[in-house]
Amino acid sequence: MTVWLLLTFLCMMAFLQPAIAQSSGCDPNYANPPCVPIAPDVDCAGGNGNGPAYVRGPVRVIGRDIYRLDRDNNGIGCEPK
Ligand SMILES: [Ca+2]
Ligand SMILES: [Ca+2]
Repeated sequence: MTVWLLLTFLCMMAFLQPAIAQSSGCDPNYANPPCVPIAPDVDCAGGNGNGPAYVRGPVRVIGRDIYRLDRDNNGIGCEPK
């Protein structure tokens, strides 16, 4: 019985995982890759931002820089220092 529960759980996880990845999506204001997540706020990974989401740059801004990743407005966010 426990084995069946475990198997059912694993199958559900395998089934749900792609759906979760798709529904989270990437922000269309930034070139992909890297995938900039759609979140209340996104900060640069490795920086001193407080999240809640992070992206590892550099990222190219192709729309509006809604997460203010490109502070110097040169079209590239999360530039390596
Ligand atoms: Ca933040
Ligand atoms: Ca920049």
